[in-house]
Amino acid sequence: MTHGIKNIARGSEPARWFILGAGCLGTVLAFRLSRAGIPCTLLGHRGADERRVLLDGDLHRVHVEALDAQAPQSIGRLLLTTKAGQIDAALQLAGPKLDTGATLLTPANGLGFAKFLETGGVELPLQRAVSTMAAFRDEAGHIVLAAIGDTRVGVQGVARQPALWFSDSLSRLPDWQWEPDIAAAIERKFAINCIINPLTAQRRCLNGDLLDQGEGERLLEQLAGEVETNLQALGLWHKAASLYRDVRRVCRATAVNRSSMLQDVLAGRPTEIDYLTGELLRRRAYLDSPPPAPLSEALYKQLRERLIPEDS
Ligand code: KPL
Repeated sequence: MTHGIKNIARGSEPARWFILGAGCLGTVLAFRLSRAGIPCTLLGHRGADERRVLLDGDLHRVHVEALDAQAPQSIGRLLLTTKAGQIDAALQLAGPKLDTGATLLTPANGLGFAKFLETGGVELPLQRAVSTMAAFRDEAGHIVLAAIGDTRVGVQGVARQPALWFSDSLSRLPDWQWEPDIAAAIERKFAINCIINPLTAQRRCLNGDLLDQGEGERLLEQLAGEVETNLQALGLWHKAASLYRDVRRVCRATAVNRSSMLQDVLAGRPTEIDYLTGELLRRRAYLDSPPPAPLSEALYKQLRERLIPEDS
């Protein structure tokens, strides 16, 4: 792959990362990268702005620049922190600003997005990060880092040597690691998100409430079973360990979290259901004899049509 001049580190200073999507995750990342000495610019679609980040009791201001104000072909490294459903639109807007051979990276959940790249809108690979970092906006509008989690970044087929765009910059964040098998990491996250996210959003409960020894836990087991058999049939789950045990571990580790889908439902935003359960069902429909998936189908319909009870 050729690299545009702006995508190469100059001297000891790595090339600048542009972060498109000035929501909670993008803002926290911009703040953390700058603090680690990595040149970075947070970009928004709606003109210059400012965000406030609350970290360890201190309030920090993070400047947002307008994407429109960037010069053509000036972006050599772009971290897309929008949700899966907005990635195509973001790429469409960012396209003219991208340098030849720019690096594109996203930590979005799900599969089946970035159709714009597939249809030739921007002819660049979109690299993936798998992240459990979580942030939210408090009642005062401050962005709060809920969990630093861990973030794994990789390029399929590049097992040993992290890409330069990772080792010269992102690797300075201690919770960011190079992942030799990024496809397996994406598949596992997809499986987990196809279970916890729709169930917690539909039941309006915390992740840990799915271990309630009652209805929540019964549905968790049923959904994990059907997601696992369908993913196996699709060649997207290869692990010997059961997905149910794995998802229980995640519920325990993130017990006090509101899943990202529940946060979207509560805030009245579009959810990622089309790139999680919707994508699973879409792929399953091509199987000759798909395993049953009644709970996934019901949850997909309820979340798509916002048929979510006020209280569970
Ligand atoms: O990734 C998550 C999300 O909320 O999107 C989990 C793992 C379910 C943690 O909340």
